[in-house]
Order: sequence, then C-alpha cells, then structure tokens
Amino acid sequence: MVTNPLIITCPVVGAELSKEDYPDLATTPEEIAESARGAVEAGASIVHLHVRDEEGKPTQRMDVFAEVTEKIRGRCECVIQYSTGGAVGTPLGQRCAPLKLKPDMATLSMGTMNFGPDIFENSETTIRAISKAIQENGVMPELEIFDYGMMDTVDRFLEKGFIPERFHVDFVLGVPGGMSGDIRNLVLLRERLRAGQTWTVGGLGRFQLPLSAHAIAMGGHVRVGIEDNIYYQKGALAQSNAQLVERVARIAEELDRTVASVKEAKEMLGL
Ligand code: KMH
Ligand code: ZN
Repeated sequence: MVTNPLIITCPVVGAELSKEDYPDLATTPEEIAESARGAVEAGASIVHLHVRDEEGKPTQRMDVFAEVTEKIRGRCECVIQYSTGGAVGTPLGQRCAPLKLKPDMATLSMGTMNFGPDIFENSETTIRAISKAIQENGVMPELEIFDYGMMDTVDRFLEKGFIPERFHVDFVLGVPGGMSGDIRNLVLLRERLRAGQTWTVGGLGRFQLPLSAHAIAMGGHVRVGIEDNIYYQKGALAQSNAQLVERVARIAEELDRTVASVKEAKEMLGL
C-alpha cells in the first residue's frame, strides 16, 4: 500500500499581524516557542517562522531567530523553516540575514505582487539573491507561489539554473493581490508541478479550511496557522495555533491520511 502521510506546516505568527488583530499573538521568543510546541504536539511537523523584536515588531535579526530556534528545539523536535519574505518592505539584506543560522528550510517567494495595500517585492534580482543565499547555506527552499504566473517563473528559473532542482512547493492562496483560494485555482496550479513534486497549500482567512480539506483529499500537504488565519469559525477567533492544527489532523484521519511524524516529513522532503 502506498502511504502518503500528511505534512502539516504551522505558520505561527507571521509578520503582518499585531495584537490589535489577534490579542493572543505570540511575539516574545518564549511565546513563539510555546505556540510552536503546541502546534507540533497537535500534529505539525514544520514550523514556519517569523520573529518579533522587543517591541513586538517583525524583525529578521539573526540573534532573535537564534534565540527562538533554540527555545523551540529545547521543547520539541520539528522541521524549522525560516521566512525570507519578512514583512512587506523588509530590505533584501535583512531578509537573508537569518539564513546564516542554517535552518532546515527557508521560503523563497517567486514574484512581486500587491499584498493587501502594500507591495511584496520579489523582483528577479531579489529572487536570485535569496536563492543564492539559501543555496550557499545548504538550506532546502520552499517556493512560495501566490499567483499562477509564478509557476512560469519557476520553470524559467529552473531552466536558467537560478533555483536548485530540489525544493518543496507551497501555494499560498487568498492574499488580496494574489490568486484567490477558489479550489479551481488549486487544481490549475497543481497541474503545473513536475511528477513526484511535494506540495502544500496554505489558504488565507476563510480559504484556510476548505483548501486544507481539499489538499488532504488531493494528496497534498497543509499549512495551517495564525499567520494565515486568525479565525476558527466565522466571527470566532482561534484559541491557538494548536487548535487550528488539531482540526486539520482530525479531518485527515477521517479522510484516511495519517499525520506525518517529523521523521516521516523529513524523509518525504529529503531533509
Ligand atoms: N509577510 C509576507 C509579506 C514568507 O514568509 O516568506 C511574506 C511572507 C512570506 O510571509
Ligand atoms: Zn510567512
């Protein structure tokens, strides 16, 4: 029997939210590590990491990434994936800074887009620079795909050797300015993948739950957490990252997918 355990990624805090949006947002290293531990206990095997400075503002400072990483590693085993996206407007040099800590994985966003009212800048020059830094540090990239044309960029960059042959793919759908979380979009995007390519889908806001369920049924993997969606149900805030992860783990079980252990996730991703 072919098994395909479900890899759950939890984006614990993100860079665009504040305590005004979500009062329980984890911002200190302790809080972020504790929220990550809860998510991992609930079934997440990958933690997608952004960190905050002493004032709770998003930062790409290496020392803060190091502290949070150490605290997470002290609490649980998991794959740690650093964001190189940072917050909208974070300069390129800062975005790459934490890669020197050689996390298990790091994100690589595949194009510039409107991101709500702002611009998330990922020019060809930027993507190539981040890709180079990722490779120089021996880190496994996760390509972040926010829109259909970004798949053409993936093909073109592969042909030119700007990105490595081995990567994981994450479709992030529902960002205002990117592709919506309509299931038809996911079906179109998945058709663009090479045979055997591992992929995850993360839905923003109201798209998180239906996209998670479809990804499980389609044999993909799921990203679920507060960075992408602060609600458990319409009008009701999620209690925690763990609560969102637990629901996905329950749905997976009903759909006959086991939830991947960290060891299984690493094997499947070639880490
Ligand atoms: N904060 C977004 C603008 C990533 O983590 O690499 C970008 C982002 C993607 O969150
Ligand atoms: Zn992120």
